[in-house]
Amino acid sequence: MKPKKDQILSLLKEKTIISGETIAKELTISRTAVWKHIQNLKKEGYKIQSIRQKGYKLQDLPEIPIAEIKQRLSYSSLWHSLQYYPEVTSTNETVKDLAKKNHPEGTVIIAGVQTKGRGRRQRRWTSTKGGLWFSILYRPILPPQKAMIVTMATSIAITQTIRSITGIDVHIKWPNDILYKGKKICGILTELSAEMDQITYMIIGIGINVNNTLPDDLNDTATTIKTIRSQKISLADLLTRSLENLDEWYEHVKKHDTRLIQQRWLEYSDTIGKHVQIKDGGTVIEGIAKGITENGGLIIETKEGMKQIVSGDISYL
Ligand code: BT5
Repeated sequence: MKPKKDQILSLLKEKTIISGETIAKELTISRTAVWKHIQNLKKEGYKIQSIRQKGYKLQDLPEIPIAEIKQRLSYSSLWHSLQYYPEVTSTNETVKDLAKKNHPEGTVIIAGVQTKGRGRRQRRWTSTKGGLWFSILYRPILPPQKAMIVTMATSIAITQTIRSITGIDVHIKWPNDILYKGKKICGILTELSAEMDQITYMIIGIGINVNNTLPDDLNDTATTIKTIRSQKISLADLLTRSLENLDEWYEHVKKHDTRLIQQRWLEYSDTIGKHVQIKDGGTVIEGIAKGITENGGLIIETKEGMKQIVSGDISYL
Protein backbone atom coordinates (compact mmCIF):
# COMPACT_ATOMS: atom_id res chain seq x y z
CA MET A 1 0.00 0.00 0.00
CA LYS A 2 1.42 3.36 -1.05
CA PRO A 3 1.74 6.04 1.68
CA LYS A 4 -1.17 8.50 1.78
CA LYS A 5 0.98 11.36 0.46
CA ASP A 6 1.87 9.33 -2.64
CA GLN A 7 -1.76 8.35 -3.12
CA ILE A 8 -2.74 12.03 -3.03
CA LEU A 9 -0.08 12.74 -5.62
CA SER A 10 -1.49 10.05 -7.91
CA LEU A 11 -4.98 11.57 -7.57
CA LEU A 12 -3.63 15.05 -8.34
CA LYS A 13 -1.91 13.70 -11.44
CA GLU A 14 -5.11 11.98 -12.65
CA LYS A 15 -7.45 14.96 -12.26
CA THR A 16 -7.18 18.58 -13.44
CA ILE A 17 -8.75 19.79 -10.18
CA ILE A 18 -9.76 17.68 -7.20
CA SER A 19 -11.44 18.88 -4.01
CA GLY A 20 -10.05 18.26 -0.54
CA GLU A 21 -13.34 16.55 0.30
CA THR A 22 -13.05 14.06 -2.56
CA ILE A 23 -9.45 13.21 -1.62
CA ALA A 24 -10.46 12.82 2.04
CA LYS A 25 -13.30 10.45 1.08
CA GLU A 26 -11.24 8.35 -1.32
CA LEU A 27 -8.44 7.85 1.19
CA THR A 28 -10.66 7.78 4.30
CA ILE A 29 -8.68 10.48 6.06
CA SER A 30 -9.68 13.89 7.44
CA ARG A 31 -9.53 17.08 5.37
CA THR A 32 -6.94 18.42 7.80
CA ALA A 33 -4.78 15.37 7.05
CA VAL A 34 -5.21 16.05 3.31
CA TRP A 35 -4.13 19.67 3.87
CA LYS A 36 -1.04 18.55 5.80
CA HIS A 37 0.00 16.11 3.07
CA ILE A 38 -0.48 18.85 0.46
CA GLN A 39 1.80 21.16 2.48
CA ASN A 40 4.44 18.43 2.60
CA LEU A 41 4.21 17.87 -1.15
CA LYS A 42 4.70 21.62 -1.65
CA LYS A 43 7.82 21.45 0.53
CA GLU A 44 9.14 18.72 -1.78
CA GLY A 45 8.80 21.14 -4.68
CA TYR A 46 5.40 20.15 -6.15
CA LYS A 47 3.58 23.31 -7.24
CA ILE A 48 -0.02 22.86 -6.08
CA GLN A 49 -2.55 25.64 -6.40
CA SER A 50 -5.50 25.86 -3.98
CA ILE A 51 -8.54 27.17 -5.84
CA ARG A 52 -11.37 28.38 -3.59
CA GLN A 53 -14.55 26.31 -3.66
CA LYS A 54 -12.95 23.93 -6.18
CA GLY A 55 -9.93 22.21 -4.74
CA TYR A 56 -6.33 21.48 -5.54
CA LYS A 57 -4.60 21.68 -8.89
CA LEU A 58 -1.17 20.21 -9.65
CA GLN A 59 0.66 22.84 -11.70
CA ASP A 60 4.20 21.61 -11.88
CA LEU A 61 6.41 18.73 -10.77
CA PRO A 62 9.69 19.21 -8.93
CA GLU A 63 12.90 18.59 -10.85
CA ILE A 64 13.60 15.76 -8.45
CA PRO A 65 10.40 13.80 -7.73
CA ILE A 66 11.35 12.06 -4.49
CA ALA A 67 8.32 9.77 -4.26
CA GLU A 68 9.14 8.30 -7.68
CA ILE A 69 12.83 7.93 -6.91
CA LYS A 70 11.97 6.14 -3.66
CA GLN A 71 9.88 3.69 -5.63
CA ARG A 72 12.74 3.05 -8.05
CA LEU A 73 15.02 2.37 -5.06
CA SER A 74 12.51 0.40 -3.03
CA TYR A 75 14.60 -2.79 -3.24
CA SER A 76 17.41 -1.11 -1.27
CA SER A 77 17.53 -1.46 2.48
CA LEU A 78 19.93 1.49 2.82
CA TRP A 79 17.92 4.40 1.40
CA HIS A 80 14.94 4.54 3.69
CA SER A 81 14.75 8.31 4.05
CA LEU A 82 15.14 10.72 1.12
CA GLN A 83 14.07 14.33 1.53
CA TYR A 84 14.18 17.13 -1.00
CA TYR A 85 14.14 20.83 -0.11
CA PRO A 86 14.01 23.57 -2.76
CA GLU A 87 16.50 25.59 -0.67
CA VAL A 88 18.75 24.94 2.35
CA THR A 89 21.93 26.54 3.68
CA SER A 90 23.98 23.37 3.16
CA THR A 91 22.75 19.78 2.85
CA ASN A 92 25.71 18.73 5.05
CA GLU A 93 24.33 21.01 7.79
CA THR A 94 20.82 19.57 7.49
CA VAL A 95 22.18 16.03 7.70
CA LYS A 96 24.38 16.97 10.67
CA ASP A 97 21.29 18.13 12.59
CA LEU A 98 19.61 14.81 11.83
CA ALA A 99 22.74 12.84 12.78
CA LYS A 100 22.80 14.56 16.16
CA LYS A 101 19.16 13.55 16.62
CA ASN A 102 20.17 9.91 16.08
CA HIS A 103 18.71 9.46 12.60
CA PRO A 104 19.91 6.18 11.08
CA GLU A 105 22.38 5.72 8.26
CA GLY A 106 20.98 5.96 4.77
CA THR A 107 19.29 9.31 5.46
CA VAL A 108 19.66 11.53 2.37
CA ILE A 109 18.99 15.25 1.97
CA ILE A 110 18.82 16.77 -1.50
CA ALA A 111 18.51 20.49 -2.24
CA GLY A 112 17.54 22.54 -5.27
CA VAL A 113 19.76 25.42 -4.14
CA GLN A 114 22.25 25.85 -1.30
CA THR A 115 22.69 29.36 0.07
CA LYS A 116 25.85 28.43 2.01
CA GLY A 117 27.23 25.44 0.15
CA ARG A 118 30.59 24.45 1.62
CA GLY A 119 33.79 22.98 0.30
CA ARG A 120 36.64 21.71 2.48
CA ARG A 121 38.25 24.04 5.01
CA GLN A 122 35.21 26.34 4.98
CA ARG A 123 35.64 27.23 1.31
CA ARG A 124 32.51 28.24 -0.60
CA TRP A 125 30.78 25.81 -2.93
CA THR A 126 28.66 27.50 -5.60
CA SER A 127 25.31 25.68 -5.61
CA THR A 128 22.79 27.41 -7.84
CA LYS A 129 19.70 25.87 -9.43
CA GLY A 130 20.26 23.03 -11.88
CA GLY A 131 23.07 21.23 -10.03
CA LEU A 132 22.76 18.07 -7.98
CA TRP A 133 23.50 18.86 -4.32
CA PHE A 134 22.98 16.11 -1.76
CA SER A 135 24.38 14.67 1.47
CA ILE A 136 24.26 11.24 3.02
CA LEU A 137 24.43 10.06 6.61
CA TYR A 138 26.53 6.93 7.18
CA ARG A 139 27.37 5.14 10.42
CA PRO A 140 30.13 2.75 9.33
CA ILE A 141 31.61 0.39 11.88
CA LEU A 142 35.14 1.66 11.32
CA PRO A 143 37.83 3.52 13.25
CA PRO A 144 38.22 7.18 12.19
CA GLN A 145 41.58 6.50 10.45
CA LYS A 146 39.68 4.32 7.94
CA ALA A 147 37.06 6.95 7.08
CA MET A 148 38.71 7.75 3.75
CA ILE A 149 37.65 4.35 2.43
CA VAL A 150 34.04 5.59 2.45
CA THR A 151 35.05 8.71 0.52
CA MET A 152 36.96 6.55 -1.97
CA ALA A 153 33.94 4.29 -2.43
CA THR A 154 31.82 7.42 -2.97
CA SER A 155 34.18 8.79 -5.63
CA ILE A 156 34.09 5.44 -7.45
CA ALA A 157 30.28 5.29 -7.35
CA ILE A 158 29.89 8.85 -8.64
CA THR A 159 32.52 8.37 -11.35
CA GLN A 160 30.65 5.28 -12.57
CA THR A 161 27.36 7.18 -12.46
CA ILE A 162 28.59 10.15 -14.48
CA ARG A 163 30.32 7.86 -16.99
CA SER A 164 27.30 5.63 -17.51
CA ILE A 165 24.60 8.30 -17.65
CA THR A 166 26.46 10.95 -19.64
CA GLY A 167 29.24 9.05 -21.39
CA ILE A 168 31.72 11.64 -20.12
CA ASP A 169 35.11 10.14 -19.31
CA VAL A 170 35.65 11.57 -15.82
CA HIS A 171 38.52 10.71 -13.46
CA ILE A 172 39.21 11.08 -9.74
CA LYS A 173 41.69 13.62 -8.47
CA TRP A 174 42.95 12.79 -4.99
CA PRO A 175 41.48 13.16 -2.48
CA ASN A 176 37.95 13.97 -3.55
CA ASP A 177 37.40 15.75 -6.86
CA ILE A 178 35.95 14.35 -10.04
CA LEU A 179 37.37 15.97 -13.15
CA TYR A 180 36.86 16.08 -16.88
CA LYS A 181 39.95 17.16 -18.83
CA GLY A 182 41.34 18.80 -15.71
CA LYS A 183 38.15 20.71 -14.84
CA LYS A 184 36.10 19.96 -11.75
CA ILE A 185 32.66 18.49 -12.36
CA CYS A 186 32.04 17.18 -8.86
CA GLY A 187 33.32 17.86 -5.34
CA ILE A 188 32.88 15.61 -2.32
CA LEU A 189 32.94 16.84 1.27
CA THR A 190 33.40 14.32 4.08
CA GLU A 191 32.69 15.31 7.67
CA LEU A 192 33.14 13.10 10.64
CA SER A 193 32.23 12.70 14.28
CA ALA A 194 34.10 9.97 16.11
CA GLU A 195 35.27 8.46 19.38
CA MET A 196 38.92 7.33 19.62
CA ASP A 197 38.35 3.99 17.90
CA GLN A 198 34.93 4.22 16.31
CA ILE A 199 33.16 6.59 13.91
CA THR A 200 29.89 7.90 15.38
CA TYR A 201 28.62 9.29 12.11
CA MET A 202 29.91 10.39 8.76
CA ILE A 203 28.35 12.90 6.42
CA ILE A 204 29.28 12.76 2.78
CA GLY A 205 28.19 15.74 0.70
CA ILE A 206 28.24 15.42 -3.06
CA GLY A 207 27.98 18.35 -5.44
CA ILE A 208 27.69 17.66 -9.17
CA ASN A 209 27.63 20.45 -11.74
CA VAL A 210 24.85 19.33 -14.06
CA ASN A 211 22.58 21.95 -15.68
CA ASN A 212 23.70 24.85 -13.46
CA THR A 213 25.58 27.90 -14.69
CA LEU A 214 28.93 28.57 -13.07
CA PRO A 215 30.21 32.04 -12.17
CA ASP A 216 32.89 33.42 -14.53
CA ASP A 217 35.68 33.05 -11.98
CA LEU A 218 35.25 29.25 -12.01
CA ASN A 219 35.28 28.85 -15.79
CA ASP A 220 38.97 27.98 -15.96
CA THR A 221 38.86 25.34 -13.23
CA ALA A 222 35.34 23.92 -13.36
CA THR A 223 32.76 22.70 -15.84
CA THR A 224 29.23 21.29 -15.97
CA ILE A 225 27.75 18.21 -17.62
CA LYS A 226 25.45 20.42 -19.70
CA THR A 227 28.41 22.41 -21.04
CA ILE A 228 30.17 19.24 -22.16
CA ARG A 229 27.14 17.44 -23.54
CA SER A 230 25.33 20.56 -24.87
CA GLN A 231 22.07 19.21 -23.49
CA LYS A 232 20.16 19.06 -20.22
CA ILE A 233 20.52 15.93 -18.13
CA SER A 234 17.78 14.60 -15.82
CA LEU A 235 18.72 15.27 -12.19
CA ALA A 236 16.31 12.53 -11.15
CA ASP A 237 18.11 9.91 -13.28
CA LEU A 238 21.49 11.07 -12.09
CA LEU A 239 20.42 10.95 -8.45
CA THR A 240 18.77 7.54 -8.75
CA ARG A 241 21.79 5.97 -10.44
CA SER A 242 24.11 7.64 -7.91
CA LEU A 243 22.18 6.12 -5.02
CA GLU A 244 22.16 2.69 -6.71
CA ASN A 245 25.92 2.78 -7.19
CA LEU A 246 26.56 4.27 -3.75
CA ASP A 247 24.55 1.44 -2.20
CA GLU A 248 26.64 -1.13 -4.08
CA TRP A 249 29.97 0.48 -3.08
CA TYR A 250 28.93 0.99 0.54
CA GLU A 251 28.28 -2.77 0.64
CA HIS A 252 31.93 -3.22 -0.33
CA VAL A 253 32.94 -0.92 2.53
CA LYS A 254 30.84 -2.96 4.95
CA LYS A 255 32.39 -6.21 3.68
CA HIS A 256 35.88 -4.69 4.02
CA ASP A 257 36.60 -5.22 0.32
CA THR A 258 39.43 -2.73 0.68
CA ARG A 259 41.53 -4.19 -2.14
CA LEU A 260 38.72 -3.91 -4.63
CA ILE A 261 38.06 -0.30 -3.62
CA GLN A 262 41.76 0.50 -3.87
CA GLN A 263 42.06 -1.15 -7.29
CA ARG A 264 39.00 0.52 -8.77
CA TRP A 265 40.05 3.90 -7.37
CA LEU A 266 43.46 3.49 -9.05
CA GLU A 267 41.80 2.54 -12.32
CA TYR A 268 39.76 5.77 -12.26
CA SER A 269 42.54 7.95 -10.87
CA ASP A 270 43.68 11.13 -12.55
CA THR A 271 46.48 11.69 -10.04
CA ILE A 272 48.70 8.62 -10.19
CA GLY A 273 51.86 9.17 -12.22
CA LYS A 274 51.59 12.95 -12.01
CA HIS A 275 54.17 15.34 -10.58
CA VAL A 276 52.31 16.87 -7.65
CA GLN A 277 52.66 19.39 -4.88
CA ILE A 278 50.63 19.00 -1.70
CA LYS A 279 50.14 21.77 0.83
CA ASP A 280 48.84 20.92 4.26
CA GLY A 281 48.96 23.77 6.74
CA GLY A 282 52.57 24.97 6.66
CA THR A 283 54.08 21.89 5.02
CA VAL A 284 54.67 21.48 1.30
CA ILE A 285 55.54 18.14 -0.26
CA GLU A 286 56.53 17.59 -3.86
CA GLY A 287 57.01 14.42 -5.85
CA ILE A 288 55.46 11.83 -8.15
CA ALA A 289 52.15 10.29 -7.06
CA LYS A 290 52.74 6.53 -7.01
CA GLY A 291 49.75 4.94 -5.34
CA ILE A 292 47.13 4.94 -2.63
CA THR A 293 47.20 3.22 0.76
CA GLU A 294 44.42 1.08 2.22
CA ASN A 295 43.37 4.11 4.25
CA GLY A 296 43.23 6.47 1.28
CA GLY A 297 46.60 8.14 1.84
CA LEU A 298 48.49 9.22 -1.28
CA ILE A 299 51.90 7.60 -1.74
CA ILE A 300 54.43 10.07 -3.13
CA GLU A 301 57.96 9.48 -4.29
CA THR A 302 59.90 12.52 -3.11
CA LYS A 303 63.60 13.33 -3.27
CA GLU A 304 63.82 12.11 0.34
CA GLY A 305 62.06 8.83 -0.44
CA MET A 306 58.48 7.52 -0.30
CA LYS A 307 55.96 9.46 1.79
CA GLN A 308 52.30 8.95 2.64
CA ILE A 309 50.04 11.97 2.70
CA VAL A 310 46.69 11.75 4.44
CA SER A 311 45.29 15.20 3.76
CA GLY A 312 46.01 18.45 1.98
CA ASP A 313 45.44 20.51 -1.14
CA ILE A 314 47.02 19.05 -4.22
CA SER A 315 48.13 20.75 -7.40
CA TYR A 316 49.70 19.24 -10.50
CA LEU A 317 53.09 20.64 -11.50
C1 BT5 B 1 34.92 20.37 -2.47
O1 BT5 B 1 35.64 21.22 -1.68
O2 BT5 B 1 35.16 20.11 -3.60
C2 BT5 B 1 33.71 19.79 -1.78
C3 BT5 B 1 32.42 20.29 -2.37
C4 BT5 B 1 31.23 19.61 -1.74
C5 BT5 B 1 29.93 20.21 -2.16
C6 BT5 B 1 28.76 19.44 -1.64
S1 BT5 B 1 27.24 19.98 -2.32
C7 BT5 B 1 26.34 19.07 -1.17
C8 BT5 B 1 27.08 19.20 0.15
N1 BT5 B 1 26.66 20.36 0.89
C9 BT5 B 1 27.64 21.27 1.04
O3 BT5 B 1 27.54 22.35 1.64
N2 BT5 B 1 28.77 20.79 0.44
C10 BT5 B 1 28.54 19.47 -0.13
P1 BT5 B 1 37.06 21.84 -2.09
O4 BT5 B 1 37.95 20.75 -2.59
O5 BT5 B 1 37.45 22.61 -0.89
O6 BT5 B 1 36.75 22.81 -3.29
C11 BT5 B 1 36.20 24.09 -3.09
C12 BT5 B 1 36.69 24.98 -4.22
O7 BT5 B 1 36.10 24.56 -5.46
C13 BT5 B 1 36.28 26.43 -4.06
O8 BT5 B 1 37.23 27.15 -3.35
C14 BT5 B 1 36.18 26.92 -5.51
O9 BT5 B 1 37.45 27.27 -6.01
C15 BT5 B 1 35.75 25.67 -6.26
N3 BT5 B 1 34.28 25.64 -6.47
C16 BT5 B 1 33.28 26.25 -5.79
N4 BT5 B 1 32.09 25.91 -6.28
C17 BT5 B 1 32.33 25.05 -7.31
C18 BT5 B 1 31.49 24.35 -8.22
N5 BT5 B 1 30.16 24.41 -8.18
N6 BT5 B 1 32.11 23.56 -9.14
C19 BT5 B 1 33.45 23.45 -9.21
N7 BT5 B 1 34.28 24.09 -8.38
C20 BT5 B 1 33.74 24.89 -7.43
